[in-house]
Amino acid sequence: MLYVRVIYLTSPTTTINKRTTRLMMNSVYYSYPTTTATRSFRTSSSPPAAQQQQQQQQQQQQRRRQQLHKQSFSILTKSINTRLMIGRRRTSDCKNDSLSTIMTEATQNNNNIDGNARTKKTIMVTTPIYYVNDKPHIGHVYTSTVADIYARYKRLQNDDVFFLTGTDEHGLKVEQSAEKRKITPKALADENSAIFRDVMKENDISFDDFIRTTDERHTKQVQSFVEKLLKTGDVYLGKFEGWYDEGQEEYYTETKAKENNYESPISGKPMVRMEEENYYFKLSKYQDKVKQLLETNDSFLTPKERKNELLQRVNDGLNDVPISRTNFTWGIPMPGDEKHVIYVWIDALMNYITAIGMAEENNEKQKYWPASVHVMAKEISWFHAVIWPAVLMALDLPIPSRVHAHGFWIREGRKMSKSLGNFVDLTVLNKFSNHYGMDGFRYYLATEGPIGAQDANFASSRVQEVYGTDLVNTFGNSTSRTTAMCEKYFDGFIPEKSNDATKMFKGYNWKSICKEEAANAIRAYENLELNKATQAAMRIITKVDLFITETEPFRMAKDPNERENLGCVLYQCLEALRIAACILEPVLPNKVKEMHESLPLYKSETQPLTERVVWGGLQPGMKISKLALFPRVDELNENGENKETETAAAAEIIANKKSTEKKTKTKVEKVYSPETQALIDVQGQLIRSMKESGRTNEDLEVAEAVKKLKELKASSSD
Ligand code: ME8
Repeated sequence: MLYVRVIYLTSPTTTINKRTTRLMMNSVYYSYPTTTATRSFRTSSSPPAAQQQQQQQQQQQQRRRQQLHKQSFSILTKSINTRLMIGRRRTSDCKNDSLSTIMTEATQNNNNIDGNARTKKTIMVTTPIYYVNDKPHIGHVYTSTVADIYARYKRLQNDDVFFLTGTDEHGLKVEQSAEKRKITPKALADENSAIFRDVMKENDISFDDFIRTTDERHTKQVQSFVEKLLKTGDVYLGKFEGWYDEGQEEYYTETKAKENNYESPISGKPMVRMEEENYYFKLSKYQDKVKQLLETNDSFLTPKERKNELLQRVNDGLNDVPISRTNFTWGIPMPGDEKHVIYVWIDALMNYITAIGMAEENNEKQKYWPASVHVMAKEISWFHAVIWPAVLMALDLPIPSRVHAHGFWIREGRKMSKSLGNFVDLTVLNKFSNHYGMDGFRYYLATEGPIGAQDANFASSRVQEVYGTDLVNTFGNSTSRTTAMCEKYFDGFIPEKSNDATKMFKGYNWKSICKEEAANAIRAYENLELNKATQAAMRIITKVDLFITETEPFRMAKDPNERENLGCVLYQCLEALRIAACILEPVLPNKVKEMHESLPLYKSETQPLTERVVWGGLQPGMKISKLALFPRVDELNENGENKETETAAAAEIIANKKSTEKKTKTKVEKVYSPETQALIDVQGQLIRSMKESGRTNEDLEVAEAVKKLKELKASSSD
């Protein structure tokens, strides 16, 4: 039996409700045997001749379909011959599949029933929208890099990807910062939003849209969503008294406030007791549904360790939350009551649906909802995995497939924070990416970053170690060695008959090794386990090195009888490296592109990753050239400065100091009259004690004393 996903392409509907129904329908799978589907196209009122002709055409079509099925089925293993599944697979579905099923289904998903490119799967990936009152730092770049790697991976799988990022621009803090600088909040937001956008571009973040909460498309839709919630009664006007964290612009319940000693868990500043008339969102109404979502859908919130924290809070009871403010004006006005502005969190969360025009008519981007994954750090998982699903339920919209809340980058065991001033800021980040190359630094972020439940320590020594070990000594060295041998022994051409599948050396079954590692990598990318994906590629490359050591191609090259074997050994090395490079492309997009120019990695830009990683892509006769991918570089210090330069500078300072000391000593050794020497000693003593008590040369008294000393010495030497 064949299963087909039916997508209803109806004309756009005018109300959110109707659109919602359509969206819900899109995410449902309908299955029926294809023969029934074909039959259902018949029209009973056709005249007999036309009917006959139509029948013939249909039979022809069906035969053609069957023929094409056979062709497309030939690429599949026997295990899936019985079913053809086209449609959305949830990440979690991949977890327990056998390796071959993952590979074959992923391959198959790229072909539709007629053997043509299938209707592309829609994938929506998002980052948080970043506050414009902060400067970008490693945390922002990291989350965006994680989302970027996933988006690139999905694009490589030929999916229709929409990758969204942007800036969060309303709220009290922006209003206050702007006031301090005597500019309008909008001017401040424009300035800082542009900085974030540039940083994302400079860091190769391949976003498709950059939303700003001050965009008209956003503000208008937020108002219409809130209006809908007012109509349904999910938002109502009420009075509230509670503990308010001014920095985070967030209310805490008595229990939660007490737990935190009535201090902000983020800034440590005291919470303020506040009473407000506000509009409330009926979060309490969704308590059971949210609880059920967290309890039963294991793939909704990852890493799984986050689940218990949130569930506990949900079980404590969900209070209705205020969603408007009156203590500032820099925000989206509450529809129908303009002395209130919409709370920044509601405003911000809605970016995910306003960017794709969910409250607009005829916006074809609506097809991307529900989002496949919202990526962020753990501190905002509450908003994304509890409040956001409840708001969507109230709006009758599907909830996102996944919320991934990674850990924090920390420094020397402490969270990076503005108050501690220990952020790896933009200047330092740029120094690292200039030094190690954009891809080199991305590789570090992807492999050592806090992708899971744990925090990760940023350490320049690890950047050097990871870059040196994986990229220079493993990937770089292996590709340069192998391509150099191909140039040396075969003038850069893949030797004839070298792809002979029957040839195996020293027990290395490369086809099977690569198939298994490629499946591991694909499964890891699906699960956002970026380090596991790169490890799969690194295992292939390390095996290539071992293989070279064991088969000794340089020895074979000396024996004319071994020429054919030498060709096969080199082919196997190059092919394995080709597959490893394809796996690494989402993490190392620039280097892999560069590599493709010297060693053909894939047939075409549109060839999906699952096909690229199938053994046998390189063909005898192809021309390749020698590659040098990753230059060796020196280690940087924690501030991104060159250690060598730092050492040289330090050496220079020490040398200068020594020579000054020497000169001073020579002068002091001059013989003064006993009276002058006594005065000199007294003045010297005075300067030393002043300096010891923390006074500097700039201090008037010290300067005065130094002057006196100089005069004494000068008069005495006369
Ligand atoms: O929270 N380690 O914006 P934000 C890793 N505007 N990632 C970090 C990090 C760290 N030490 N510090 C920050 C906001 N991040 C809201 C979001 S979304 C509807 C509204 C990253 O500028 C991480 O992704 O404070 C975190 O969730 C985000 O920056 C917070 O960015």
